[in-house]
Amino acid sequence: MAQMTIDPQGEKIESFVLLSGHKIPAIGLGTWRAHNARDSVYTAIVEAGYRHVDTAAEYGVQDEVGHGIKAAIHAGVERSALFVTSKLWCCDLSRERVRPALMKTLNELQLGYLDLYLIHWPFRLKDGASRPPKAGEVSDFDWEGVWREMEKLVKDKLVRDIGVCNFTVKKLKKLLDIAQIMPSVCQMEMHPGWRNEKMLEACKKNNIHVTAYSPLGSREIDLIHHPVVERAAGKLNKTPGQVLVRWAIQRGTSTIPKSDLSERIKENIKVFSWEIPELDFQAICDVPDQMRVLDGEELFVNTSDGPYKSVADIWDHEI
Ligand code: NDP
Ligand code: 1BO
Repeated sequence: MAQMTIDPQGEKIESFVLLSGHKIPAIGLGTWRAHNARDSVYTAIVEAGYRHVDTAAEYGVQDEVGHGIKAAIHAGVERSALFVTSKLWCCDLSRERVRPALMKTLNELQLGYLDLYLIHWPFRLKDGASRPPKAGEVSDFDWEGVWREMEKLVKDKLVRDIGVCNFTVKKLKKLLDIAQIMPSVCQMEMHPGWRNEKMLEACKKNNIHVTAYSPLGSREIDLIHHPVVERAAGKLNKTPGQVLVRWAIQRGTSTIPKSDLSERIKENIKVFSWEIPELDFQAICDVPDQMRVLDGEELFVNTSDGPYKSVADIWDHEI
């Protein structure tokens, strides 16, 4: 369950405790496809009270995110009060490229350490791979070599926690068999249109915290106007966006809604002093028609050449 804490600036925020003992704030600002990440990050931290920012090398906005964080620190927020997540991209998924990739990310973000470094997707891509990939451009990776390097980043205090994204139960088992430092976080697509209960349960069982990405359904599905969400929002006098964010937290996950708009950035974090009542929470948990928004097809599937010839292959045929 989330815990309410007061940060050094006196802001009330909910956080979850990770396996490492570190705290992850329940809400972070997403930055994928952000148009003006510098301003969004600054607004989120300084004006809206966010303490968690999610980014990735692949998003191409780390310089801007870094400028936003720097401006927020200049405005008086302490670095130690912030939780910054970034991700290792698939082209860097080899033993020798992990550390240089992290150093590039730290340099872009103008930071001395990351709070959390995640493997973005568990597939290796060749530099310059096409979308969808051509034959030979996508492959499995050296699990033990890469994870040992991730662990060394923790030991060298360059990152405080490590974790993964877009995993399956099968892949989690494989990682746990080799991990000397456990993944603290698994970041997965999760919203009422793709609850992904199997992974949530597997993570809970292993005390791995889950961060729910695309909590509003991303740009691809309209959960904001879903009747069950709208009904709960109407009863609570909240917005559908707030209900979706609150639902994620009540499920025990942190979550990272993205917005370019300062009003929405502020709206999406006003979810700490109320709860969705059990009946409405359950109704949202029962939304039918479950479907992934981000299935990895464009990134990793080559229908004529292996190893991933279908979306089902990407997800190890787990539903
Ligand atoms: P979200 O579910 O956060 O939805 C973002 C969309 O919702 C945007 O179009 C945004 O528009 C709109 N929006 C934001 N707030 C509101 C609101 N209150 N009411 C109505 N619409 C709203 O999608 P994302 O896919 O961006 O996921 C969030 C973050 O998760 C990403 O930005 C990224 O950081 C992370 N992520 C990680 C992945 C991984 O592989 N690990 C994969 C995908 C995402 P506008 O900007 O115009 O407000
Ligand atoms: C291509 C990256 C997907 C969002 O994390």
